[in-house]
Amino acid sequence: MPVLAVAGAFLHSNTSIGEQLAKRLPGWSVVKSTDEAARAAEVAVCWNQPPGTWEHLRAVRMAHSIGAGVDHLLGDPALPDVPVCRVIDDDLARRMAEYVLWCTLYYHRGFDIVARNQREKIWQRPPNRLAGQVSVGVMGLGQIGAHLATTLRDAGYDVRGWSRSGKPIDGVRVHGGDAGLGAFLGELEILVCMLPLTSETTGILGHELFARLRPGAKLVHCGRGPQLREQDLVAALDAGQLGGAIVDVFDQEPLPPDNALWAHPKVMVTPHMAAVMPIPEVVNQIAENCERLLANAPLLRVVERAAGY
Ligand code: NDP
Ligand code: OXD
Repeated sequence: MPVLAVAGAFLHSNTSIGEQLAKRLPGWSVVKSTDEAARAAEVAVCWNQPPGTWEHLRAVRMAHSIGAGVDHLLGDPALPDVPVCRVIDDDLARRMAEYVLWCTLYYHRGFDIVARNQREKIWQRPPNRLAGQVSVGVMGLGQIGAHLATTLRDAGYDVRGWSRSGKPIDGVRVHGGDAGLGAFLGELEILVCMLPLTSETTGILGHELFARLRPGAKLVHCGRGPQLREQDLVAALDAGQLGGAIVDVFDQEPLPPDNALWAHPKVMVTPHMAAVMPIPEVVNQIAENCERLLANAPLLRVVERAAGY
């Protein structure tokens, strides 16, 4: 019987993905990655797998993320040379677009200002502009980011985008690579980060980047925690270089109670909730790839390891 090992702490903490995979794959033995039986595992299903995982799982032929991100796998120097797959679907991108649209409207229509004013009982209308007068930039135009850009465009916003290749998107002003970053950032009112975590994007949201934005610009961060230098964010907010931030992902999750972002008046903390894929869909996508592996059929949603995402 083929063996599947489940490794790490899970995104969807209340649900045992192992139990659901076992139901969906009755011909497989589903074990924990630390079990003795995991030594024979052909598949590792991972989220922040603990150190030592790969020394134990020497028979693995496929590593599968339970999320869209694969940084926990590709950033692991002990990861063996096997295909790495992720889960992704159109609904995940739609969920993310709902979150980002809400954040954009929140800043565009000045809900941040009236929420602060309410505490002081101040009756004052914030500026009332049409979406077309508000420039929003999306960093990362992949499966999710491209959908964000077109959703914002269809809602009437003046949308800019930035990616490695600068691949065009209809109705969006797209810039590419390091050379395009300055032109992308310079005119933005709201910056949305939807980048994967790689060696190039680690720490990208820091002092140097904030200084290239228009004073008072807002940040919406839904990529990965280590892309944001939290101290630089606090400094930029306190100096007025940034006008506000909504942050969904953090270096340490759950965000520790003593983290300064919890109490900062210009920060909204959300608990890595921007887009969550339903467990049955995650299980289906993983199971489908397990079946393909056994049948020697091409795997789906394989990431390009050389690109780092
Ligand atoms: P994709 O891999 O489909 O796309 C990545 C995009 O980022 C591409 O457009 C790519 O450029 C661009 N990119 C990568 N590296 C660079 C770089 N150095 N400079 C400029 N652009 C770069 O990713 P997804 O859209 O599926 O997801 C993005 C990330 O979102 C995930 O990796 C995950 O970390 C995060 N995520 C967060 C969630 C949340 O709830 N907060 C939920 C799901 C995902 P190019 O087009 O040229 O290849
Ligand atoms: C993911 C995430 O990568 O939720 O799917 O961040």
